[in-house]
Amino acid sequence: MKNRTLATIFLLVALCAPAIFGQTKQSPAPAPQTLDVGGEVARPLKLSAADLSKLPRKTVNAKDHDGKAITFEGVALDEVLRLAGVEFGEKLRGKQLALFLVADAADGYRAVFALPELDPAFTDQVVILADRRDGKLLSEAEGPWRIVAASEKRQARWVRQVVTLTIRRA
Ligand SMILES: Nc1nc2c(c(=O)[nH]1)N[C@H]1C(S)=C(S)[C@@H](COP(=O)(O)O)O[C@H]1N2
Ligand SMILES: [Mo]
Repeated sequence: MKNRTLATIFLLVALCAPAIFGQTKQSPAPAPQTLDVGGEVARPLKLSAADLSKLPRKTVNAKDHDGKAITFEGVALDEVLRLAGVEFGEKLRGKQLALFLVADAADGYRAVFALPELDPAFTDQVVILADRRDGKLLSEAEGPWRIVAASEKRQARWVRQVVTLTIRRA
């Protein structure tokens, strides 16, 4: 009798064990990543990949830190800023010329661009917010978005994992 009771308890525990102990903690699905555009802008924005996918695509050929040729693809950085109401071209004059962009990365790295550096009316240099490298989505360590200033001889302003674009006034 005692043995049967023990056997029953054992059986029940054995049957229930997977349910009790086997529950692997489900990590919550990662929040979809967004890019904040703010500071001295008319319309502060939180952009998703879907929002950015509506902008015209740009492809640039670049040389990475090791001199290897890479093709980056994304959208022109000025187009992203225009969505938030940043003005370029004829309107980038006078007091507006004291505005600059701070690009902040997830690891705390940051780099600054003066607005004329991003403006096709001022320069032929194209600075993009890349989301693809050689056709593939950027890795987690690099993306989802990275600034690529392909014509610059150093890659220091190619901010990986950009999370915030802020317009400030000098
Ligand atoms: N977020 C972030 N981006 C960054 C850096 C960094 O430390 N953090 N380093 C910069 C520097 S100094 C260089 S040379 C390049 C290196 O690019 P790579 O990682 O593709 O070789 O990334 C730039 N972008
Ligand atoms: Mo660097």
